[in-house]
Amino acid sequence: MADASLLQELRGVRAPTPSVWFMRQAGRSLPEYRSLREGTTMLDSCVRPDMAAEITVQPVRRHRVDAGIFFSDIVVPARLAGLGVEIQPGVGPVFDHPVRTEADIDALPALGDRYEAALEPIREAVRLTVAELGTTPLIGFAGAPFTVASYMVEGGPSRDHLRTRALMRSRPELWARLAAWVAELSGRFLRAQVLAGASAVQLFDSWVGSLGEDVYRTHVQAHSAATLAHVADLPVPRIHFGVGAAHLLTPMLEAGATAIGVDHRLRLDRALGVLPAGTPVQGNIDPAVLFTSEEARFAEARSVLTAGAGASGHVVNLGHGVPPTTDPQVLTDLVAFLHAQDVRRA
Ligand code: 1CP
Repeated sequence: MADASLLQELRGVRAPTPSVWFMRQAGRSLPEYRSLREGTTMLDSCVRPDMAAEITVQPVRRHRVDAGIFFSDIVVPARLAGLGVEIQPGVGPVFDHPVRTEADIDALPALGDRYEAALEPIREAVRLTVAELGTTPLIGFAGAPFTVASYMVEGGPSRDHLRTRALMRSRPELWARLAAWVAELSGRFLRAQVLAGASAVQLFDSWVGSLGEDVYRTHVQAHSAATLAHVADLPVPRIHFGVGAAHLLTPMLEAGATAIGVDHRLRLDRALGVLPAGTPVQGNIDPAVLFTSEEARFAEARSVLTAGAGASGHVVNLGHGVPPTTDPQVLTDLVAFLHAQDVRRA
């Protein structure tokens, strides 16, 4: 397993054939997912080990991607810790009680033995998944403190995370308590996945691009670092990804990541130009090409390989998640195309 090319790329060892997985490869674009999920809510499916394992394996079986991404959600840990949160279809995570005041933060549940026990369905799902995947590695994941806290503070999805960004400026001590709580929540969730068999982790700070670098360094970076520190003693690569975060790549790496996920807005060679030499990168095919012609898709894939050719390691991915309306065959064909390329000629 440690020999898997994808893990080697994440450690900075190049293979001739590109390795690829897709963010949000499990889920709504797959008919087998939709039929399995029928009658079960999103969050219930995440705590049913057999279901979570099967959904994780579906895209690996179908597309022949080089890794599974554990089927769960960034708010699953909050649910397991006892918070009222649902994933509303077509909307996303919605919390019963937004967390905005000192009293709200005082009322957050402790993250001790009870939380560790509640993580058992996650461990069981990871064990089942890893057994099913065989030599294909499983990537575990968690949400970073800023992105998860933004759902808790706003109460649900929001465009610019204004309340969250205002909280960190107006009540920095309250923000720090909330972010530290999420770091513990997500950190333990990550560690549980790795101890149960995940071979790499990705920390999703999807919405971090709404922060300037100074705010990131002052109010967020230490909490993301605390999250990643939960797995830093374990021998797994740590990928850190944000959307629209071109200005934050270095501080995100400095938070304790070993590889950086880049979205489709920034060319990989430009990312490599700002990151310290030797940093492995992941990305960054524009998801929009999934809705164009095969010719355009393959041209984009080639250009991403070329832009990543100078990296110490490169794992191909999309610049953000698979849109739910994607034709699955398009992804299968893209994987086959990538596997037929020789990066030494890219
Ligand atoms: O293949 C996979 O990646 C599936 C596992 C997975 C992951 C890694 C899911 C299942 N969610 C996530 C992470 C996640 N969840 C992120 C980070 C990745 C990203 O940026 O895309 C974020 C921001 C969320 C929050 C979330 N959960 C949203 C976004 C809402 C918003 O603010 O715009 C949504 C729509 C969900 C629901 C969800 N999570 C996962 C699935 C399959 C779904 C859809 C559920 C359904 O309606 O059936």
